[in-house]
Amino acid sequence: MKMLITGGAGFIGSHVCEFYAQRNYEIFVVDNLSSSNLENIMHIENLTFYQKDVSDCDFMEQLIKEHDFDYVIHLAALVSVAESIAHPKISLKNNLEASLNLLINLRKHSKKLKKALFASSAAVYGNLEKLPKAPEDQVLPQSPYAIDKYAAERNFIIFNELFGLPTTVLRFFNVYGERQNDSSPYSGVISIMLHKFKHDEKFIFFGDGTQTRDFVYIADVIQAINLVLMHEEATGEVYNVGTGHQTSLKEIFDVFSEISKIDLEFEHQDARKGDIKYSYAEIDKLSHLGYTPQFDIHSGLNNLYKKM
Ligand code: UD2
Repeated sequence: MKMLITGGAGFIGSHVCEFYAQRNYEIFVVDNLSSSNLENIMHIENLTFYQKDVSDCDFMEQLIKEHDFDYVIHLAALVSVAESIAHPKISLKNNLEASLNLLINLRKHSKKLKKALFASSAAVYGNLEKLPKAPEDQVLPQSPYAIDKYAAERNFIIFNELFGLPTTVLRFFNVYGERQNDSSPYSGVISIMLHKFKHDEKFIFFGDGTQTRDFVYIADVIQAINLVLMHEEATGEVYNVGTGHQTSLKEIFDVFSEISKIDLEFEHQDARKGDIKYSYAEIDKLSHLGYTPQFDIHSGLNNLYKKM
């Protein structure tokens, strides 16, 4: 089986590569390394790497024509919401145009395609106050990133409806795990907090720390990806990927304090502009495919702490 993983050298992508390489898939990665790291996938055999931009249309068309992939997992994106606000056209090009081109090329050249999966985000719900957030709920995208992710996911669904292309959309909630970048202020809060505990540096809560998120461990994200890839009935559908539970930042801080036995210094600063207060996913639809999160926040953080 041939699998194309765009953004395969990134945090989530490298775990996807590992999982399918272990199952003897022939892996092809396209990644421009703008926010990822080749070292994440250096250890994986049976993997062909192209340092290319997914928005390079000619390259992508040649690649798809040459290989006729069985599976495509489209993770490559401009991942920072803040950067999409500063540079909306870069988001448009990377998050919307590149995925539309991918769909056009798949439609034109793929004969064997079993599933093309698009990585969307809980960002599409924006400030929707209803909890938990369900795939059929209203969307309120509030940044160029969220707008482009939403438009791109609609294209994935519409290419299924119009042309029968086998597509599925996953809306990731707050994913955490090994190899997540901890070096930017917009990195996932768990990777930042873990770094602070490991280096005994002060942690800053933006706001009072009572805000909640649905933090989902990378192993459960891989479980979700594999389920939708292997189930034909997941075609043309949108799923939330989370745990169905919310955890506050303060609780995460307490769990790390307990695991590390470190009494870490912290301070509070103003909440980030546009920050949402509470978020968690309704995961019933994914559960119907057999999804059961294996890691609650305690086991996930324990596992991560041991490995880092
Ligand atoms: C996540 C996604 C983002 C977008 C958004 C949509 C990540 C890393 N980001 O942003 O791409 O999809 O969801 O809703 O998954 N915080 C602190 N101290 C820190 C860093 C963060 O208090 O040093 C707070 C932050 O203000 C927020 C919470 O922690 O209230 C979670 O922040 P985050 O950046 O991990 O994730 P989020 O939900 O803002």
